[in-house]
Order: sequence, then C-alpha cells, then structure tokens
Amino acid sequence: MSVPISVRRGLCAAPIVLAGCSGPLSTLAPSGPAARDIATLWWGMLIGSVVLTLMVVILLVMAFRQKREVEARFWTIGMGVWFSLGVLSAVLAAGLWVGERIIPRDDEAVTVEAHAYQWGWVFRHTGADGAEVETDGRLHIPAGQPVDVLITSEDVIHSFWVPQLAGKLDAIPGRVNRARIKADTAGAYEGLCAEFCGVGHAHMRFTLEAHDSWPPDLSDEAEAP
Ligand SMILES: [Cu+2]
Repeated sequence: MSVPISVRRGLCAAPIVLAGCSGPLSTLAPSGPAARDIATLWWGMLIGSVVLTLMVVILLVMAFRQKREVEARFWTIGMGVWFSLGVLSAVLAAGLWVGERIIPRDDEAVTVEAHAYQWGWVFRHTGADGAEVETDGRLHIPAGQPVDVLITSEDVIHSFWVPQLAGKLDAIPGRVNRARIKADTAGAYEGLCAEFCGVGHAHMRFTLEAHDSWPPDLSDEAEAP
C-alpha cells in the first residue's frame, strides 16, 4: 500500500516541528513546579482539542456518507452537548486548579527585584555581604527554593518571562507585580520580554542564574551606582 504524498511530507516535517518543543525558551521543557503545572495544562488542552476535533471530523464524514441510520439524539445531545461540555469543563477546572497553585503564598520566599526599561532589564538582589547589588541583564536566584520576583517598569509595559520556570507576568510602570518562581536545579535559564514594547523588544533578553549556594558573590558584575 502506498503512502499518500501529503502524509509523507508531514512525516518528513515532523522532526523540524518537534524540534521547537525543546530548547532554553520552551515551555514544554519545564525546570520548576510552576512551569511544570503550566506544561501539564498545555498537554491537557491539546488532548481536549484533539478529542473534540476528532468528533467533528467523524460527524463530517458521517454527513458526507449520507447514512440515514445516524442516531440524532446520541450525536446532538450526547456528543454535541454533554460530551463537549464535559471536555471543556475538565479543561476549565484544570486551568483554575493550575492558576490557584502558582499564586505566590505568604511564606519565606527569597525576594529579588526586576526593573524593565526600553530595552533591557536591571535586577536588584541582596549580595553575600548583605548590601544591595544591581546587575544588568543577569538575574540571580537560589536553586531549589521559592523566589518572589517583584516586577515593575521604568517606562512602558513589558512582560517578565522565564519559560522553563514560570508563566509570564506584566511589568507595569507605577505598579509592582509579584511572580513566584523556583528552579529545580542550579544552572542558567533564558528569559525575555513577552510584551511588544518598541523597536528594541526582540533584543530584550536576560539570563537567570540559579545558584546552589546563596547569596552568591556578585561583586564582579555589580553595576556602578
Ligand atoms: Cu518587550
């Protein structure tokens, strides 16, 4: 049996498409609890949409075959209403559950500050000697601990996002938003601005470094006051 050319093309393109599911900016390669919850929700939404799409395709095939033995009550009330509502309700409940889990709690989290500007990021941390240290484009956090990032903006609306650790959160002038992040292991993670903010938006990247020992010695990269 010969495989149709469209199917063969699709199979050839699959490795290229799937390559986009990994890498330092992939939400499908989570390295922290919040990102893992969001990735699980994404997979749930994908499965739900595939199930509903398959049901619609089956209905289309049945319509074109013009078979009269179709049981209208089963397909319209059973599948069309109750089954669809069930799938959508499950996805909605999962979204609420994940949203509730990733809310910052009032506990003993380490706090760092993220200040967005056109076009870059300045971060403030407490250094090893207890003094405040300001760095440009490099955020430091402890590994394996919850960290609250206090996010604000100096000019227009930006958005703080480290895809492997948590969801995105807007940086708004005159307001401080709090994002709870946690890195499972020490290492470097990529971050970026996720809200279009002008011609330099595409270059608004930063690196997040998670350390085993905390606080780290940041004296060599501290910004001059
Ligand atoms: Cu931006």
